[in-house]
Amino acid sequence: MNSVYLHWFISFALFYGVSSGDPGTDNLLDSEVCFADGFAFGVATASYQIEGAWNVSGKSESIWDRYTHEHPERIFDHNTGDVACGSYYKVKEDVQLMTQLGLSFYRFSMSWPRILPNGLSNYVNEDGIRYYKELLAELRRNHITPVVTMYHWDLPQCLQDLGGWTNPIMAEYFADYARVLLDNFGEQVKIWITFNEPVSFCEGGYGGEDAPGGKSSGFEDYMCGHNVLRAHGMVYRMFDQEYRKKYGGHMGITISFSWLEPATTSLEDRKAAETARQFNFGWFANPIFSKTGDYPPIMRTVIDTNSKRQGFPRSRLPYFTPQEVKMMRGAYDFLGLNHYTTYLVQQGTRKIRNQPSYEDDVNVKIHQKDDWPKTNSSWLRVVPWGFRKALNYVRLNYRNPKVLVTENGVSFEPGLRDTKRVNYIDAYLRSLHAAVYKDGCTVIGYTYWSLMDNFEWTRGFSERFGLYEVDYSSPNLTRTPRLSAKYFTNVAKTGCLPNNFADYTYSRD
Ligand code: GBH
Repeated sequence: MNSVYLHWFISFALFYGVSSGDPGTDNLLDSEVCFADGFAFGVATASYQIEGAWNVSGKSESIWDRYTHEHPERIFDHNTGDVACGSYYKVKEDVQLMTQLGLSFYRFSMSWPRILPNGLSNYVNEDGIRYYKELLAELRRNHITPVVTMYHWDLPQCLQDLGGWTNPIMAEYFADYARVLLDNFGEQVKIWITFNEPVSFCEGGYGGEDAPGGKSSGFEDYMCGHNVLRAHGMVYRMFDQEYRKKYGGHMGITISFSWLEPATTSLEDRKAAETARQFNFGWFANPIFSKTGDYPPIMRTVIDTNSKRQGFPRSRLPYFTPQEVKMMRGAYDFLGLNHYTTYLVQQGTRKIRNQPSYEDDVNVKIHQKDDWPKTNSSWLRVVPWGFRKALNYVRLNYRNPKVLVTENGVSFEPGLRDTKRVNYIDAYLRSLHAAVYKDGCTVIGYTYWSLMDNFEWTRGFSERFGLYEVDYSSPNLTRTPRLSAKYFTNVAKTGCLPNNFADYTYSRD
């Protein structure tokens, strides 16, 4: 299959909806689960987590470089992403791994400080452009479609010195950066994602323990969200008005959605679960994907009321102008959805204190069941049915948008015989399959996180999500396929989940 054809094929499957409907399994065994032709399988990574080469050939410092260097104590194993998987030096080798997996697309992110060392577009670092051009050319040679995230958390430190995402001017700077990406790569890249998981980097970064470590929950996190939403809207409109006719292509945003299930059937807990969904998923989904636009009404009411009671002269959740609401509403071609796990939600009992916090605003209690299988990440238990519920919630509440699952994955202990990972992927894919073919959700592809073990932010290298194991102590940073790589290859190549697990459960390799 040549790459032009493949590209047409994926765009067709992705954006004109052939994957929704009957996958044609009528004559197959009941237990045979197949995805329709054109349903795409891929893997994901992110620049800071895999590239290394943190200060090479003109790249400047990102907030994660600064944070891991200055606060080793905040990283579980005191590690940094200075070297990570060395992917900056391993373009051919990494693309070979994907070819072996038989994948149709690769989701990766571009590093803002590698491309614009001073954050601004008046100086473009040619080596940054060269590196991603090489990667894109190698993908093309191997018929793998690129899906590119513009921002997966590695903000140039010099922009953080201006307040980072809490500064309204960041929306303009992000649009300038996006323009550089579209001008340089628009010909090769047809599927763009503006941001990865704004809740994670706004809440985690400005309200919590992630870089830059703002610890200003209930305040700076909302400022960050506000500017990120404006930035997304501006870039989507710019893409739509200027680039789409030149290059074609599709643009969306990736939002994380853990399923939030009421802990009991009581009215309070059902209301609490819905509030939690609005504060997590709705925070970014409502302004872009809902019919009305703007923040979820419950966020608006709760934060306005709490701010008043705390004596603030204005709401801690900023207001959009009517023009901004309009700019963001409908600013998508697809929704990128990250889904890993499920939580149970109960009504909270928090009192409003003078010191604001996001947790006080949401005011729910969240836990996971003891008998849900554990993984190597404390926040992640295996709950496959939650995937189907999350997808259906999106279908019912946001007018069944085209969804690309941009991340789903799990961490387990090191080792190549990762039958638990095989089981996780298989169970989650069955749940996804039911959401699409039984319930009518429009899902166009599935992305496993991650291609290989990598730098897991504040968890360092201690959590491994890879289909390939990385040997961090070998000078080559050797990648070795796990059993799950063999399993996923089979799924990607046949479009079907295996009936028989023997190959993956009892294999000796
Ligand atoms: C994804 O986020 C990220 O997009 C990706 O970069 C990352 O490698 C992948 O997860 C695996 O971790 O420590 O209890 O405070 C998934 C959503 C949101 C999950 C933040 C971890 C922190 C939970 N993440 N969350 S806790």
